Formats: sequence, C-alpha cells, structure tokens
Amino acid sequence: DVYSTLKSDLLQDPSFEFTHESRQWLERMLDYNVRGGERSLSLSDISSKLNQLTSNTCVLFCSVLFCSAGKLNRGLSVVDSYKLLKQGKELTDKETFLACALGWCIEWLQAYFLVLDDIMDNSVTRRGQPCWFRQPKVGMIAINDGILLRNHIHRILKKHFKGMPYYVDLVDLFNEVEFQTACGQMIDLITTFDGEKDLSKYSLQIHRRIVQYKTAYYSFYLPVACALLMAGENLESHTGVKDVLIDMGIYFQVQDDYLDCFADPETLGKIGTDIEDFKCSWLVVKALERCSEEQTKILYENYGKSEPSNVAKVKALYKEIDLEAVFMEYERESYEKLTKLIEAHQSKEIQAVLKSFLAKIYKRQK
Ligand code: DMA
Ligand code: MG
Ligand code: MG
Ligand code: MG
Repeated sequence: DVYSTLKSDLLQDPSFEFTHESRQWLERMLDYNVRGGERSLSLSDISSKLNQLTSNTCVLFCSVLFCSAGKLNRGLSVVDSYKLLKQGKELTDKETFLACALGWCIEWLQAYFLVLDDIMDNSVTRRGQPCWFRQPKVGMIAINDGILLRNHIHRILKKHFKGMPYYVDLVDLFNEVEFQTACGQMIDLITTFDGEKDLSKYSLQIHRRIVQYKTAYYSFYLPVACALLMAGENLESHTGVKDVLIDMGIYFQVQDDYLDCFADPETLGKIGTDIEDFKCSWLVVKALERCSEEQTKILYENYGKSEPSNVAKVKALYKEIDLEAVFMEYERESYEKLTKLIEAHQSKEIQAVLKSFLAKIYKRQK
C-alpha cells in the first residue's frame, strides 16, 4: 500500500508536466526495478492463469511469480528495527507509514545502484528477469532511469518528512551513505579494470575495503540508522552499532560472492558474472591463498575471460580446492563472531535489532 502511495505521488509530481507517455514509462520503470518482476502480470492475468492449473503446478507458478520479486530485506528492516526500538509498543498508522516510506527509500536507493551496476557488470538477469538495460526499448536510457530513481528518494523525503525534527539528519544520512556506496563501486571497478589483469594484487584486505563501502553501509547501517533517527536517537551515540552492522554487511557480501558462483541462478534470480568480469571476489582471493603453483597457473590463464570454457575451468578449480567447505567454515565463524559482538551490547532493544538482522541472512540461499 505504501509503495502504491509513493508511486502515485511520484507520477503526479507537480514539478514536472507529465504526459501520458512519460507517466507510463515511469510507472513501468518503477514496477520493474523497485518491485522486481512480480508486478509484470496484472491480478486478473494471475487469477485466470491459476484457474487453469492443477494444485501442484499452481504452487510452482506462484513460486516462480514471487521468485522474481525483490526480497525487500533492507526496506523491511527499517520497520522491524523501529518496532524493536519502540519495545513492542503498537505503532500508530502514521508511524507505520513513515517507517515503511523510509524502507521504500532504501529500496529505491538499491534499485538505483542495481540498474547502473548491471550495466557496468554486463549482467544478464536480476530478480529472475532480464536486467532493465537489456529490455528492448530501454538500453542506455537505463542510465537516466537510474538518476531518476536516485532523485525520487529526495522527492519522497521532502514530501513526507520535511516537517520532522530529524529531516536534515535523514537527508544527510542518505547523502553520506550514497557517497560511500558510489566510492565502493568505484574501487570495485578500478580494481578490476586498471590496465591489465593482474591477480597478484588481489587480497583479503582489498576485498574487505571494497565490500565495506559498496555493500555494508547502504544494506546494513542505513536501515538501522533510519529507524534510530525516527525514534529520536542521535546517530553519533551509536557508533558501536554501526561497527557490528558493517561487519555483518561484509559477511553478507561474501555470501553474495559465494552465491555468484555456486548458487542455482533460478533461485538466486541472477546469473553470476564475477569470474568473467575479473572481480576481486572473496572466492578468488581464497583460491589464491590455497592453490598450488600449478593450480595458480590455471587460475591466471582462465580468470576474467568470458568464454564458457574458461569459466568452467575456474569453477572446476574452485571445486577441486573445495572452496564450498572453506565458505561453510567462514559462515560458521562469522556467525559466532557476530553473535558475540551483538551480545556485548548494553541495550537489549539494540541486541534484538541486530539479532533479527543476522537471523535474516544466516545461511541465505538467495
Ligand atoms: C553490488 O555488488 C553493489 C552495489 C552497490 C549494487 P555486486 O555487483 O556484487 O552485486 P550483484 O551481485 O547483485 O550484481
Ligand atoms: Mg553486479
Ligand atoms: Mg558490481
Ligand atoms: Mg555479486
């Protein structure tokens, strides 16, 4: 419901004279990129399809339908965190609306980064559908759509939060986190593309720096920071919370790197491109640590090439050195370490916020 309200505000933004065509473009762009694919069928299409199916195929059809939607983890975390900070007190309708609107702002931010990230990473699918720029009538218009998605965040904040005492802090927070994410994307890209391909420069330290900036701030710190601001808290007095969330974000991106290679693209909703793109992925860093001289040679010869035969050789090598087991061990250790960090926190409410976050991502498959 909140999404529909925000979308309809944006489609009637008085600062632009919309035509039927421009409004239609924007609506399709938002449904495709902010919601994910599940809205590409209307409700009547869905119900007529369901009527034609047996119960088994019906379940299958529904799972395909919702598989393409975004998980909304980041957005929902604002609402969950705010509820926990309110210690289970019933939220007013207004509070619920505002927490949801902030959650959607993060989903908008994510959509903005993903539309552009998929162009730069030359990706094929996202959330179970073709990347937006791969749509026949879209192409490089996707760049401007990304810029629009970015602007929408501040349209939403202005419309719904302008009178709030925390408005300035909110705007500053979104700007700060966007800047950090863009810097993370910068180092992700220049590490990959500076002149010739040189695996020897990849290390866990470089990987950590990239993922801290490109993923952790916007995916983990931002939702909780939004909830804290709404609850009237001062962000400067919660640096301890920030540190745990950044560590959690790093763990989350290691999972992303792992899934890029080892997950079923159907479940994941995207086809991995890290090997082809010569990315400084956690997997290649770990492989470099563990390879014999001969295996290292194979890695150097095949990493960063788009031919399927080269990619297959890298994947076979990852299996040979059992990177899956290395990852499982990393996952177990991270969970333990994060749980300890969380339990060291004085406030039970904050502990609950952090624990619910960790539970959402531990052993995730998508
Ligand atoms: C993406 O990193 C980071 C941002 C800020 C979008 P990535 O390219 O590994 O993400 P994905 O695997 O989803 O393309
Ligand atoms: Mg990408
Ligand atoms: Mg990327
Ligand atoms: Mg990835």
